[in-house]
Amino acid sequence: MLICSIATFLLVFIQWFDTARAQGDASLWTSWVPLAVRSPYLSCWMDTTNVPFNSSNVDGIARAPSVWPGFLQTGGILGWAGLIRIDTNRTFMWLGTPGAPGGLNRSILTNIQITPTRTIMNMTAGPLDLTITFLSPIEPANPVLQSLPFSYVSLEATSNDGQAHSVQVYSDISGEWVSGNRTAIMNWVDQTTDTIVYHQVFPQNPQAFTEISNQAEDASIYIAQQIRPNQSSRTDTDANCRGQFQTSGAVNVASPETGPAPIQQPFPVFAIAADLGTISATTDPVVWGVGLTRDPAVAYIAGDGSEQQRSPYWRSQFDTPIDAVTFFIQDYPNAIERAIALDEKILGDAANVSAHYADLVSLAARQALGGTELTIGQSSADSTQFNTSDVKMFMKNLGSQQPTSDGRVSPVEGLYSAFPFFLYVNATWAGYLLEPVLEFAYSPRWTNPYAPRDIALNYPNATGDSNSHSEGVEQSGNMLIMSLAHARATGDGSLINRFYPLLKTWGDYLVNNSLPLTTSQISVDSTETNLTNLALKGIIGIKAMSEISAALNMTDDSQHFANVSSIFAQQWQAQALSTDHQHILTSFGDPDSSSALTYNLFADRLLNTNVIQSGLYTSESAFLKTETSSSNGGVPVDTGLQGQANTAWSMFAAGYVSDPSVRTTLVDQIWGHVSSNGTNNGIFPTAYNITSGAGINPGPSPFIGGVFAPLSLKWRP
Ligand SMILES: *[C@@H]1O[C@H](CO)[C@@H](O)[C@H](O)[C@H]1NC(C)=O
Ligand SMILES: *[C@@H]1O[C@H](CO)[C@@H](O)[C@H](O)[C@H]1NC(C)=O
Ligand SMILES: *[C@@H]1O[C@H](CO)[C@@H](O)[C@H](O)[C@H]1NC(C)=O
Ligand SMILES: *[C@@H]1O[C@H](CO)[C@@H](O)[C@H](O)[C@H]1NC(C)=O
Ligand SMILES: *[C@@H]1O[C@H](CO)[C@@H](O)[C@H](O)[C@H]1NC(C)=O
Ligand SMILES: *[C@@H]1O[C@H](CO)[C@@H](O)[C@H](O)[C@H]1NC(C)=O
Ligand SMILES: *[C@@H]1O[C@H](CO)[C@@H](O)[C@H](O)[C@H]1NC(C)=O
Ligand SMILES: *[C@@H]1O[C@H](CO)[C@@H](O)[C@H](O)[C@H]1NC(C)=O
Ligand SMILES: *[C@@H]1O[C@H](CO)[C@@H](O)[C@H](O)[C@H]1NC(C)=O
Ligand SMILES: *[C@@H]1O[C@H](CO)[C@@H](O)[C@H](O)[C@H]1NC(C)=O
Ligand SMILES: *[C@@H]1O[C@H](CO)[C@@H](O)[C@H](O)[C@H]1NC(C)=O
Ligand SMILES: CC(=O)N[C@H]1CO[C@H](CO)[C@@H](O)[C@@H]1O
Repeated sequence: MLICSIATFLLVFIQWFDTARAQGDASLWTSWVPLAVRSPYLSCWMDTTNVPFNSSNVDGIARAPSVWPGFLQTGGILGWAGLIRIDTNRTFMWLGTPGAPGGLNRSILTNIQITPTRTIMNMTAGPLDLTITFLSPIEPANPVLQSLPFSYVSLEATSNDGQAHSVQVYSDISGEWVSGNRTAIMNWVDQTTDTIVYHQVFPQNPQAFTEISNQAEDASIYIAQQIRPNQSSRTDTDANCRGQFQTSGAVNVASPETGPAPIQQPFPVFAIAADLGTISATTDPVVWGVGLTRDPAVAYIAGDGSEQQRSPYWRSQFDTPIDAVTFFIQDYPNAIERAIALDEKILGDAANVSAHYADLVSLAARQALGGTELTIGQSSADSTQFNTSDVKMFMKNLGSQQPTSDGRVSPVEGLYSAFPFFLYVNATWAGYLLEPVLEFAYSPRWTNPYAPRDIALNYPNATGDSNSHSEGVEQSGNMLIMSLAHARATGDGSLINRFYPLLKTWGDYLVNNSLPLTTSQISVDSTETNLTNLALKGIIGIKAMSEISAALNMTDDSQHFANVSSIFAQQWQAQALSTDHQHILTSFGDPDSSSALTYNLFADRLLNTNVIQSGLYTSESAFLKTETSSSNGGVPVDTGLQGQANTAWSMFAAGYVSDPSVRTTLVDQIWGHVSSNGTNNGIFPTAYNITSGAGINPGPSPFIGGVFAPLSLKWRP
């Protein structure tokens, strides 16, 4: 399996070699950068707001990396320190703001580059130039690799004064990674095996499927390194570990701290150091792995009502987390090659839009996947075995605009927003996201004639949400559009076949409620009523249903839905436009609702459903051209959302406009917002204030996957 995946990547690599130099814009400067972002519970970001470059008398890199889950509510910090000791008498920080008794020198940050899988920092530590790379792999070809909840940080050093220097390097993490309760008691195991050295840390009293401040209370955390010469490892207080490293260049000098102990008192840290000897450059990067595992990952009630405790997918290949960590650490040379190849492919594709667009996809990719988990069920015959054909991916509603980060499981509007990323990166995974929603909605626990808005309210308990709601057109349209897109992009009709009666119910619902919109219908992201954009989603959903029927040879159904959508489309066009017929209104018949982004047109384009006449794309592009020139910071979604832009929906619009210059401007507006480095605008937010640039409920929302809308059009039939 592994060999096979590497071969696949080699082919991809060769194919994209010509465009391999494609890069983003070197001037991107964003408020927060991803460090270790692989799951809803492994999401560590650094606040780089106002971090000055090329300056020695200010903090430079010396800021504590913060975790997102928790940073808004609690200001929660995840302790993660990096040190380098040079010529025995100077110790520089390259990560975090660790204290040490003798004081520490600061590295000077000279550059940060973001690629889809990596955050690469250049800095100078006295006579050495450092390259620090944070790699959170994205592994489209292999679900085992994708589900490993670990990230790498690597250090490379080169002398800048022509001399060789004595060099030791160090990194630690604190217990803050293991619980949202900073007074919780933790315990740990410090081990050296034949191949790796690691620390494993866990709560003394883990609470299954429970969170505090968005952190998991049932996780183990790890820091690990491959066995190498002159290596040392130790658990002790922060002052002792960092102080001993500073004085001796190693951390194994005295007896370690033993657990259990509270996270913050006496503040044990888990350190691994290495002596590189006297060198003028590192020959290979020095690599640490950090990670957070949970097993089971998600509590789920299946379609037949049975309760499942679903495991992370990597359990199909590794019996224990230590086996998984060991593999991950040893796989670094392959992982970095795969990451570079994937980055080059994505950046090459994105460069066809623009360099600014390449920056946006670079920032969005880890965030989109980081809100999800890939899980596997047990074999029904033998519960100690895993069933690799029972794969489900769950999404957590992290840090998104509407409603605020609330832990909903598989929020359907979020799946719709993120879908372009999944269609682009591996459309099979898009099906893994849809299946739990379809299965829940097809079960007796869901009795409404429209699609659910999620499958549960508190991640990671995917145990059902039977509440009725008023987003029937929105969510049913979303599900039909996504179901057809998945079948098209994969050529796999098994989901639409298995759930056909359910999908047809939703098609019928849209026929009865989309035009005119029945009065109770609301949209997830607008305060207005009678929304043209919402009705349009319903009409495209009906046409999608027609094509689903056609794919399954349900000719009568297909004809019926095609007829209705065609009649509705004509009626929609007669009512949805301004009096000069030059643009789409927010609300039917309300000339004061002068404008709308009408992002659902993207679905018509993606599916090639041709619900809307091509002339309307042209006039809407022309209209957006005037809107973008009058509103430099971004285009509001509609009249009711003046002053707010939505990143994903703006990129949906970039995916449907017929004029490439409008697409470029839409991209530049989002880039300008993301790269505005003066204020803390938060992690790449899905929604932001156009005037101030501030993120609205900023956080690592997976909904940001909508940034891939223009790239997902590769699946267009
Ligand atoms: C550190 O030690 C090196 C080599 O012994 C010496 O050249 C240098 O001057 C010392 N630097 C400081 C800041 O003491
Ligand atoms: C910092 O210095 C480096 C190396 O001299 C230079 O390439 C880079 O442009 C500088 N960056 C800024 C923001 O001034
Ligand atoms: C950052 O480091 C990388 C790898 O060492 C190097 O290729 C690149 O030129 C450096 N960038 C800057 C701006 O110094
Ligand atoms: C997509 O994912 C599936 C299952 O995880 C895998 O079998 C397939 O090889 C992947 N496709 C590509 C193109 O990587
Ligand atoms: C946090 O941990 C302490 C120590 O175990 C415990 O007394 C307290 O109840 C915990 N708080 C919460 C919110 O779980
Ligand atoms: C999930 O369910 C378990 C068992 O009912 C409960 O203890 C836990 O608090 C729930 N988790 C969340 C996030 O609500
Ligand atoms: C290990 O450390 C010793 C003493 O500092 C040094 O002589 C030796 O070169 C180091 N070995 C390596 C491989 O760095
Ligand atoms: C639909 O009919 C065509 C032509 O008869 C056939 O090739 C295809 O396999 C059928 N598809 C399904 C899903 O039954
Ligand atoms: C919706 O639009 C219709 C037709 O233009 C109008 O009759 C109705 O009053 C509107 N409803 C609302 C709630 O604005
Ligand atoms: C945007 O920010 C400005 C300045 O802080 C504020 O006055 C305005 O109300 C905000 N607008 C929205 C839509 O939140
Ligand atoms: C923002 O970044 C630019 C370089 O792109 C820099 O010149 C400027 O000082 C930065 N502004 C702030 C407030 O940090
Ligand atoms: C605390 C510390 O190590 N400070 C050192 C930083 O580097 C300068 C030389 O550039 C030393 O003089 C300081 O002692």
